[in-house]
Amino acid sequence: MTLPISADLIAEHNAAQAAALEDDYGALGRKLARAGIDINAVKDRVAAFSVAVPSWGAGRGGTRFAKFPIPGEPTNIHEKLEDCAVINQLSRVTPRVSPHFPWDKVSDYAALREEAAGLGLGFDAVNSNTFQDQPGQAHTYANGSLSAQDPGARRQAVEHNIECIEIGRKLGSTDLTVWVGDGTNFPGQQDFARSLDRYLEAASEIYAALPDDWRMLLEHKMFEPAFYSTVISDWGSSILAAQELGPKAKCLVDLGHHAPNVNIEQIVARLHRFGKLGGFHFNDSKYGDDDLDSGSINPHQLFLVFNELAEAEANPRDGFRPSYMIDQSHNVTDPIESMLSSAEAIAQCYAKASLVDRGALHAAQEANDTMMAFQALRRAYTIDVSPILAKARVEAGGACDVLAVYRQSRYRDRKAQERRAVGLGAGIV
Ligand SMILES: [Mn+2]
Repeated sequence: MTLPISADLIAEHNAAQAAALEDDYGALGRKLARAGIDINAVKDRVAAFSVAVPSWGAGRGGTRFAKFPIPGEPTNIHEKLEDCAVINQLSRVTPRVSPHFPWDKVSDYAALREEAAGLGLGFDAVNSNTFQDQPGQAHTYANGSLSAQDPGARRQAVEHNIECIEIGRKLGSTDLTVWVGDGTNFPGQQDFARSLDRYLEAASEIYAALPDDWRMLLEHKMFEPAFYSTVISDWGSSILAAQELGPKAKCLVDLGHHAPNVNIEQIVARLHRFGKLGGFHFNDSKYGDDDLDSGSINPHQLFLVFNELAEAEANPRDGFRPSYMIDQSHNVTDPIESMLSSAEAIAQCYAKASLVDRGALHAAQEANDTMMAFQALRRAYTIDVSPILAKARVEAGGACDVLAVYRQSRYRDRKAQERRAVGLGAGIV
């Protein structure tokens, strides 16, 4: 396996940090031991945790106004895989890439799978794209895809999703994520009931093409590009559709796809209660679907989401196999740096949620002791778990300080010499 960052550089950095890390890890270990927690057991849990990165996240994103590319950005799936390999090599928490079609199309998927494996990567959920027209396409998606009035557009969208399943089988994926931009921008533009009927009928054809061990993850989104109504607008529409489609259909929660202040952790618990929690797209938001970096705005909410996931894991219903992925838009940062930072924020919240004293929490809930129930969460949230994450990374061959090593490697500067420049253009990823 040939990884993009020099192993010597990582080893040298880790050696320089080793004494400080042992000191911090030892101190935290003694603190946790007083609460009856074995730090090594927590570290082992963290070491087993992973989150996928999206192939499109390796490039700079933007808004619908503009995109500002940086030198050395990837321009094809091969370069995107190389960048994703950097993220995983340093963080050891992102071993899978979620591809997007037709953006990541190649002629030989067996070779692509091998190429990824050579970089220490596998493939996560495959994502279909029926929210934009491709050159030479027979039917436009301007008026919708799976819910379009035009039967030709619906057929084309169904066939594209089935093609994504076929590609995914070659790549080793077992999930198809379906998000459609279908919806309206004007009251009266479409009939709410009939457009949902059309969506369900088309989605059921895709569902019928799923292999036995596959899942279809339905991603809801409140607005954009349809700003008045979207066909699968919220978790209610999503779970109704998933229930109608069948047991292999699950709901995917993108943290940014809700109205501001919505209680997303409660939605997580609800979806799990009905066996429909399929996965997550992690990001953060301030005003709307801003696609800001995970943990940059509301890390407490991220912790509360993971707290519900920890509860779900302890009380699985109909299987608990959530698919975790980062899905954010890197408009002003180096995408590799953003994903390194976000992967750490996500793993931190996972670690903190696993430190919650569930016995104390449940006892306080039973006794209606509101303050102590809240304190059970607060105690875990306020612990700085970074030595646990660093220790797990270093033991797995990653970097103690991921961003420091990435900068020292001058990876992006080297790629700026090798790769062709990305053109200016539309910003939406
Ligand atoms: Mn998403």
